[in-house]
Amino acid sequence: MITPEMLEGPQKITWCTGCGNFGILAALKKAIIEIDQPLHNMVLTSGIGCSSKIPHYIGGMNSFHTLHGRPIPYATGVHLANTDLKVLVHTGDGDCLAEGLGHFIHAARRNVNLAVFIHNNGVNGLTKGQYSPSAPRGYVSNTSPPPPGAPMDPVSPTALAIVAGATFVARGFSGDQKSLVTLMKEAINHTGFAVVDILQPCVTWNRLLTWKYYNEHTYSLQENGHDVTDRQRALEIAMKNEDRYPVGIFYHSKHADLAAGLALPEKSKLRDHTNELKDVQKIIDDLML
Ligand SMILES: Cc1ncc(C[n+]2csc(CCOP(=O)(O)OP(=O)(O)O)c2C)c(N)n1
Ligand code: SF4
Ligand SMILES: [Mg+2]
Repeated sequence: MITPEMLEGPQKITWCTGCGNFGILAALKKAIIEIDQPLHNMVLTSGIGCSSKIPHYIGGMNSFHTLHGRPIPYATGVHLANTDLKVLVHTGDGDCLAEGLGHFIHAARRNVNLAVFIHNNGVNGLTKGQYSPSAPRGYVSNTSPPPPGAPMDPVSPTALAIVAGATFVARGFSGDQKSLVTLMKEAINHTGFAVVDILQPCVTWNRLLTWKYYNEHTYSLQENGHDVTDRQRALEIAMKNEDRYPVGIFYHSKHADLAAGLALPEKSKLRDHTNELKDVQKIIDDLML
């Protein structure tokens, strides 16, 4: 049995008081406790940002705080080296939808067996509130134009994921713990590329997308009878650029994941290969020929 004590992180949390990241961390811990699988079978990767500090705040599992925009390629490597591991990716909207966007699209296209959690606060929180690709049209920040503000529509991670080929696409809200825990569990248990876009207030920089705003502007897809197997309808909903945000599962399907289509060693996993220094030298020598 996994206990909250086992998940206690090694470092003091430095997020601002009231930050939406707290709700995501709490939901993640609850999801892991409820899934109740050995912690050594899970690995967490993150990029760079306030949200990406999460590996320091959760204990008991292996994790990798990587480079800005790159947690998905790291996660893909970990997963393919040992497909027994379930790899969770925690990434910010800046991390995933700006520098990391190419990785996100191609991992979805390849249906890599990963659970990707986007901490979506509309800003680059760590670097002091510049508008991110998910900031709404008209958003004013220290890097977007003064009123009338950002002159373009936001990137929709749910729409991009559906179009690119992700097989589990959902949206959660940090303030709705019950639904978020359920979505995180489903994403982790899914075989294939799973994305949960998580609405996460940044109380320090984003004065538009606040707790109050999301409480008043979110509604449940499932309570409105959405068919999660209807990809076209899921895309229509994901592309709606309104100030009401559907929360829940947009799309869910079963397709072979990347590992199933690759010629991975059948009898031994990459993790079982030990490369002696002389073998590595031989590879280098061969390449030099
Ligand atoms: C390669 C690289 N590019 C840019 C940066 C600067 N940088 C650090 S965090 C960040 C944005 C973080 O925003 P987001 O991913 O949304 O995370 P948040 O802080 O909002 O949780 C940027 C641009 C960096 N550290 N490394
Ligand atoms: S700056 Fe924003 S995202 Fe970062 S810890 Fe503070 S409230 Fe959270
Ligand atoms: Mg952000």
